Amino acid sequence: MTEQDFTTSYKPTWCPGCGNFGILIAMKKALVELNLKPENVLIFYGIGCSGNGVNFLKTYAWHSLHGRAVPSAVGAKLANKDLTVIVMAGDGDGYGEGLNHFIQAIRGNTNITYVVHDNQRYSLTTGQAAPTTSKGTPTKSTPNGLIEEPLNPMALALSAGCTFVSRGFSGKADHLKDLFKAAISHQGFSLVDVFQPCVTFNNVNTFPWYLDRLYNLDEDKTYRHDNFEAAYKQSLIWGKKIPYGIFYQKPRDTYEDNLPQLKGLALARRQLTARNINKLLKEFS
Ligand SMILES: Cc1ncc(C[n+]2csc(CCOP(=O)(O)OP(=O)(O)O)c2C)c(N)n1
Ligand code: SF4
Repeated sequence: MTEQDFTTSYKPTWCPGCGNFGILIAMKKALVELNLKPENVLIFYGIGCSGNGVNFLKTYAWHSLHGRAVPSAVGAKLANKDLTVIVMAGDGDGYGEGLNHFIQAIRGNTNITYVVHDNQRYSLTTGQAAPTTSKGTPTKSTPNGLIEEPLNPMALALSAGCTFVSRGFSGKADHLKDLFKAAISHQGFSLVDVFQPCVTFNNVNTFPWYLDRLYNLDEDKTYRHDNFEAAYKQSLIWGKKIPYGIFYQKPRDTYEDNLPQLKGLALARRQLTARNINKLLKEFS
């Protein structure tokens, strides 16, 4: 496989300089290096600028409803556990309307990867404040500054029991590629929250803003990924310095492991005989 095998004939419609380009490039490279085939990968997209990626990355894909990409992906994974299932959605989609699904999927630990394009805005709808927007920020929907405190996805995921919690930056596509590879290879629910500058509607969290602040946890050889307390401490750091990389990884049984009906062949690969269809129809008639 090459990156070309994951490239559609559609040219990305994102604004020039948008952080979504780095995520797209990193994901293509990760899929190639993991030796995955387009027909064995199913990506669920949310609604938003990030969701337009459905047209640019050549795998099986599903353009979900706003906030509903995660439960759709969980359903697909249960139906065909052989597929590599990924979700790519905005922070508004995942931490706003879809927040409950995020927490429930973490609890179940279904083996899917959740990539959040975190640009701190509802960008497709032209720049309203999102759950991760910093307090006090003036936006189109908060002309006098945002009143609420921002949601902290890292701390939330950790406290809900997420087995793989990480943060990437679309300005560091090579590192992001490695993060995607680790997240996809993880057995269980993996979160990759990606700082994705929106160059049109967010003039605060820009590429230089991040470059001034980010430090890479993966370069710290003393950092232990299975240390919950250390990860939680890192998750609270925000300001002059901001960590990125893998915060936490500790495997536990997946939802699929504990569902006896999923033992053996994937549901989608089993033969449906006329006999058991009739029995089912009778049951619901
Ligand atoms: C159920 C529902 N609610 C609201 C909308 C309107 N809507 C479309 S895109 C969007 C914002 C998307 O923001 P985000 O998820 O952060 O993605 P981004 O555009 O920033 O990538 C909203 C609110 C919708 N399409 N459907
Ligand atoms: S509005 Fe922002 S997030 Fe959307 S394509 Fe343009 S730069 Fe990217």
